[in-house]
Amino acid sequence: RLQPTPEDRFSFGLWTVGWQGRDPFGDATRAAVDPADTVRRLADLGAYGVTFHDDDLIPFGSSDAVRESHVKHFRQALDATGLVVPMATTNLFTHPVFKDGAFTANDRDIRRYALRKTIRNIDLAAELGARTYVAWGGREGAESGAAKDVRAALDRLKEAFDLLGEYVTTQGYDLRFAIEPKPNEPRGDMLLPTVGHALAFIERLERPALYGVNPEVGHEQMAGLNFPHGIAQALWADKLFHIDLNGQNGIKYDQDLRFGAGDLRSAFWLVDLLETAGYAGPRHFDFKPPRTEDTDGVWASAAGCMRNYLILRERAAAFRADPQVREALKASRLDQLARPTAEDGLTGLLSDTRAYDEFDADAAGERGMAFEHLDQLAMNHLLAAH
Ligand code: 3MF
Ligand code: MG
Ligand code: MG
Ligand code: MG
Repeated sequence: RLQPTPEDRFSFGLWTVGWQGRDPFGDATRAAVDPADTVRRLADLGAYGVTFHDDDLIPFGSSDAVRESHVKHFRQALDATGLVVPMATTNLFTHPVFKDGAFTANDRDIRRYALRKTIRNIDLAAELGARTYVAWGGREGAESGAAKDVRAALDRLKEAFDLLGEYVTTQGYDLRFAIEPKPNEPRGDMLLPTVGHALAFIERLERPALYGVNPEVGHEQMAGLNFPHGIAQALWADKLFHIDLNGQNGIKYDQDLRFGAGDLRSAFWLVDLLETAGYAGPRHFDFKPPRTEDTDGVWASAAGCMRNYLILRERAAAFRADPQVREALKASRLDQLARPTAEDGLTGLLSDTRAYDEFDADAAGERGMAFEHLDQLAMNHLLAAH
């Protein structure tokens, strides 16, 4: 029951289980891993997909021949295990050339290089069958005020995404872009800091239908935001193309804990939302097994991500199926919220004397919402305490 299978659509980035534990204060605590080994381990654990940055698979600066051999080796592991590549992305943040950003670097030649690096990996993504191309603006941002003209930078960001959209369209690739917001880290402040900023930006692009979002649990929580609320708005806008699941303890650095660690209640509501809203995309984990862990600890952490999702899925389903919950939802008038406010139209609303003239606001103000009882039922299910 809690054993993951490919139907659960769990995927992991090569850079997650492959993280060597290098942080701003310390060196690597683990050895590098072969992407093909990662593919085999993930398949054994019951995952269905693996994702990568270009440089995770092919070391930066490799010759064409070396590049080919890395891709071939990876592809052989995919073919042998049946694991798929649902998503790929570009590393536009590690090399010093990207220290002031990529698509919005002040240096024009760096912007052109960033686009070419991205396009090269889009070709590989399409070749490997990916349907989603993630774009996280790793270093698009600034530490000081005059350093970045944000309006000009947004023009350049739009220009970049429009060019990439033109490229996939003219190539005939079945690939959509998912923009990943993040408020800060590694830059002091980053462009498109939240899901809301990204959704608004997308509507200004030339082909808005080609772009959606890839929200990450921890990124929104770093900004103090309610992650399920952000996801709900992305779903409402038909823009939840992909998702980065992990764990975070409030407003601090990007912790990338395994899914289910950090804010567990938020994770419960997130799973409830994804499962009831019919989100059909990958359940992608973007986490970092803490650098305290050895190889066994890394895989225990990866397995924990999936297990926690499955536990929460079971608890959320039990919550929704519970007759007491159904009654409580009704007592809290969720059925009324789902009903249009004025099916009778503006004319009906304006001529309805009960809506205003005869409305007893004081009496309505006295009605309890019964939310606490409802939330306690959720807590009981989350903790399996009945
Ligand atoms: C950084 C991230 C990134 C993105 C990745 C695209 C390195 O905080 O979350 O992971 O997720 O670049 O998928
Ligand atoms: Mg992240
Ligand atoms: Mg993170
Ligand atoms: Mg991420």
